[in-house]
Amino acid sequence: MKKTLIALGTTATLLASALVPTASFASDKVKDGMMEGEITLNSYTLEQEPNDTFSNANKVTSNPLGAISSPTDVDIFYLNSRKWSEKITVKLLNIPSGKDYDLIAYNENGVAIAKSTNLSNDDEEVSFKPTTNTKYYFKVYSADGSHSADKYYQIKLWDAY
Ligand SMILES: [Ca+2]
Ligand SMILES: [Ca+2]
Ligand SMILES: [Ca+2]
Repeated sequence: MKKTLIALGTTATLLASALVPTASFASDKVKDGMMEGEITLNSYTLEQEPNDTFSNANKVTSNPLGAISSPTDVDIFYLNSRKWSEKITVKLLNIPSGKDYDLIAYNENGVAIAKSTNLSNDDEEVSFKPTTNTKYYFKVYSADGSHSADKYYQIKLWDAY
């Protein structure tokens, strides 16, 4: 099965953990062909708060970074499956040391369809078979209240066919 990594090159994938920036770079507001209002850090797209509900979820464009900035911060993203989508995989990577974040995928009706709840700061991954041309949400949250406002996690998305 061939996998296509959306909007992200292989090199960036390999370097991702080394290059994930901290909030000290947040003033480097760059527009580089991104949608209006998006902020990028070293070519990464930052989450746009508020994004704590399905109705204000962030559309995943490229390689988003986010921070769980309080014990109750919830970050919700969405994507639209493609006509040829057979399997969608979402990974939650680069969870800060000492933090425990989890990942849940939801269908367009807000029903949970896949959940990943590994311990400590281990990566999370959910996969599901999508219906074509359908909206899916996924949520990042703290499992235990641990959080960091300036250390970013990273979302990676694969849409396989
Ligand atoms: Ca957040
Ligand atoms: Ca949020
Ligand atoms: Ca976890």
